[in-house]
Amino acid sequence: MAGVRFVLLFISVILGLSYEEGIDLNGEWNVENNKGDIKIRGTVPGCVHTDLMAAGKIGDPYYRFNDVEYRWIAKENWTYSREFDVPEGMLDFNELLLLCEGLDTVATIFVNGKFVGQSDNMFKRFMFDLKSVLKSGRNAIAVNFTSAITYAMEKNASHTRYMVPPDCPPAVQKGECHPNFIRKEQCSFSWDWGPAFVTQGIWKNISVQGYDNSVIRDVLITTRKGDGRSVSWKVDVNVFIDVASTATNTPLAGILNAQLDGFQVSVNKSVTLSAPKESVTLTMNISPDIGVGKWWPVGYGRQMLYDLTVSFINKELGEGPTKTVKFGFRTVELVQEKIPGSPGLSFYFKINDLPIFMKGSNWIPADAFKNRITPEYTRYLLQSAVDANMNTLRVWGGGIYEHDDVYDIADELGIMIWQDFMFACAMYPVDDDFLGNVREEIQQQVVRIGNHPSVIAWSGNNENEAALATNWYGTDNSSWLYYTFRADYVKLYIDVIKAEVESLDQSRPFISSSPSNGKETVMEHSVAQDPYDNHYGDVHYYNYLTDCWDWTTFPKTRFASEYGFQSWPSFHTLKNASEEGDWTLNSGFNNHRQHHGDGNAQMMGQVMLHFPLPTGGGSLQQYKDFIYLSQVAQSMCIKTESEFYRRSRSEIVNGTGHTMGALYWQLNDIWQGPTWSSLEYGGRWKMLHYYAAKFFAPVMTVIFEDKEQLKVYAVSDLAIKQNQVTSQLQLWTWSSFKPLQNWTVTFDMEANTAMVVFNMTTTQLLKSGRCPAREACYFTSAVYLNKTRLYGPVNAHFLTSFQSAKGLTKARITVTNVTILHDASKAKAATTLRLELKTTAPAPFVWLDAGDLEGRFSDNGFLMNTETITLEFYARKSVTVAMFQKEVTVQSLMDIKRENY
Ligand code: BMA
Repeated sequence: MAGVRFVLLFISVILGLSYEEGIDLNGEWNVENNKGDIKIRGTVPGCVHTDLMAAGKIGDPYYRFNDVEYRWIAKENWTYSREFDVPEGMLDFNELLLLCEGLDTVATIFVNGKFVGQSDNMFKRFMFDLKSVLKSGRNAIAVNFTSAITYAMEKNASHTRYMVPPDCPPAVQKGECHPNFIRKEQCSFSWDWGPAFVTQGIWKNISVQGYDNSVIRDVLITTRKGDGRSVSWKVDVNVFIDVASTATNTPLAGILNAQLDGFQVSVNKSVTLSAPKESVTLTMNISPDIGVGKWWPVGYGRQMLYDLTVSFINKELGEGPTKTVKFGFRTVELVQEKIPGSPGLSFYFKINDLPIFMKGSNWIPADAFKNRITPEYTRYLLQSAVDANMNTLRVWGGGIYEHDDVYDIADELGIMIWQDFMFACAMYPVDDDFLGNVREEIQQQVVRIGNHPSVIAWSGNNENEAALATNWYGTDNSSWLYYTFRADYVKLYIDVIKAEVESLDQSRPFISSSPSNGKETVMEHSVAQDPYDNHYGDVHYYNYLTDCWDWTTFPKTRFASEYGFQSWPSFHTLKNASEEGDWTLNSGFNNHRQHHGDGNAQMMGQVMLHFPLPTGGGSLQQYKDFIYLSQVAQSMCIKTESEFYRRSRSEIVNGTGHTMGALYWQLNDIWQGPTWSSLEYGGRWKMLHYYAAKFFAPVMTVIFEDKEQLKVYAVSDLAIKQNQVTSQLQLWTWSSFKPLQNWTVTFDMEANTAMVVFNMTTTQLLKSGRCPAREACYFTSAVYLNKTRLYGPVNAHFLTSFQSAKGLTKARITVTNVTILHDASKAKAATTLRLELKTTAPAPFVWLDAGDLEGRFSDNGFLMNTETITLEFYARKSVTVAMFQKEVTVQSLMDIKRENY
């Protein structure tokens, strides 16, 4: 039959017999709704929304108000069905299974009209017995989905003893209710940055599997240090074997072997398999002379990865099933110990015994429709994180346990992953069914994800400890209620999730929530009084109302795992989801896309604090100007806050400090709308992403004012000390390309340290440089090696808001001398262009825009205080010089259109 691939998974070399075969059921399926008025062809893996779109039944779900228009799709029940051929010989297998890697979410499955099983969890792999229902020749399968919205509603309604909040998301999110009652991507019911597309469909691979005797279903490899003399590493290989029912009478005896591929290292164990699910642990000792290399986070060494093959050699039949898994050698330690001069405990990670400041952001699902996320797009997003000098991403708990690609690429690029379990911003029911369901989900995901050296921590949930401790949902309305929710919390995250994780994996820390107080939370029986305590654990901090240029408002936390400000994505991204009438600040579309209460006003508020508002040039120009300003404001806010965290790594001030993590909210987007992201839906870099590359640079300087003092900190994340580093502080006016004065200092930069290198009063500095007025000047700083080689980005400190800056004039900035660089490998670009920029006056926030060309510049959004600079453009698809010149535009802050200009 067309579309059915017969896959021979393995043939025993010795016996010439196949003992495991499969039929791939991915591909074309029939899709229909329960009303029976829609019948289309669909694609598996996929979902009903993209199938309806491909069949021309609906338009682009991301267009304008379609998220609300198409709400009916998720409220109907859809059936996926198809036929497939089964070769005669296949029926001889002892075991025949339907292997569903992921069903989204509530489904009942029939094969040849007979019930074979049910699913109620999109995060679980399901295997259903087909032995008695398959026949040779043509077979039929139907997967009947029930609306996840209806299911969640019914589950909530039947939970009568007490309500499990929140009921429904805030109206501004235009969402659906009770995602906490279903094990499905929580943000698919809407979030404060995303739409409600409560998908249905077969979202991962589906196949029929036949086998005799046994299959190695999974292998989980974790590494730990050996004694350091004869054993450098111990590799624990947990092998999970599915055993055919025939083995209950005749157990399978044989040898389980683990082999480190490419090395003469292996371990054997005699086993006798008889239970349907067997798990065996093999421990392999690696001696130092084998010479395996470590896996390091990016910036600290190579990302060495190894393959390990597990085989079962059946005593009677000879060779049996095998499975090969990739893994790496590295240790993780979450250090929580007393810090002199500070109450509380430290909270930082050591990888291979090296303390590492974790820099990065939070990852959310890259699309509401997972089948649209290509491996290339995933790689592009993760590469963009690395290109912005990030070494860590937190896979946030309101999305999905990510696709294998994400972890594979993170392993390769050296990105550390803080992995949440998928529970976010809610209380959860804890009846036996729910807990049983979760237990299996956790087991499967720990085994699937746990092989990746990039994953350095497990975390129970997003913000649920904080929600309970600080009464977000009225859980505190009576003491009975509070103690009930508290007991429920402990049951879910400690008794079930933590216990399951630790029974499988002792190689990484388990943190019960984020934010949380780490060991202190444990002391306080899992719910700390103040999970935001700066003396313990990690902190989430959001404050849109105070001036974000004022660093004194930020918490001097041990670890900032979330902080952020919103901005609008570029006009190019927005225009794909809107039409001309939408392109004004107060359009229905602009309000509709804002899912965070008061979000647009908050963005406007931060812009107004420091920048002139656009008032001229017509409504479209104003719209574009405001998009630009929202990105400028966001960049400045997150720059100031991130720099504060980085310079706090080595000090304790008033009992707080020793900050060792800065993960801003949020890396990527799920659709085109105003959000906290630095990468737009589709992958364009917002100004913030260019700023991140600088404020996360391994070596950098920070200038700030502490009352009367102006201080410069040098920050180094390098593992080695650097002698004789020169730091330069320069004072400039807005009206000249020449600095008023330079100050230099030479010092030895300690490894992994932030240290003060300048500390003088601002007034003295301004006076000594003859700065005409504070409003007319600004400072820059940088560090140099051997006095000449720039050793990190140039940083700037503005002394005034831009409405009151004196001497700034409108610069004419032009792009010239565009040439193609033939080293196309640069930044993984299809084409790399070099260009020169010329300006007639100093210009803040210079923004280059390559129009409809996809790609990024080597820098953008910068302060230009030299007459020319050279930049590069990395195009994602091949471009010519002419194409680039046609599209490219450049603007700076002074190009904002004002009526009085
Ligand atoms: C935190 C996150 C998300 C949310 C973000 C912005 O609470 O965990 O839930 O999207 O803030 O509000």
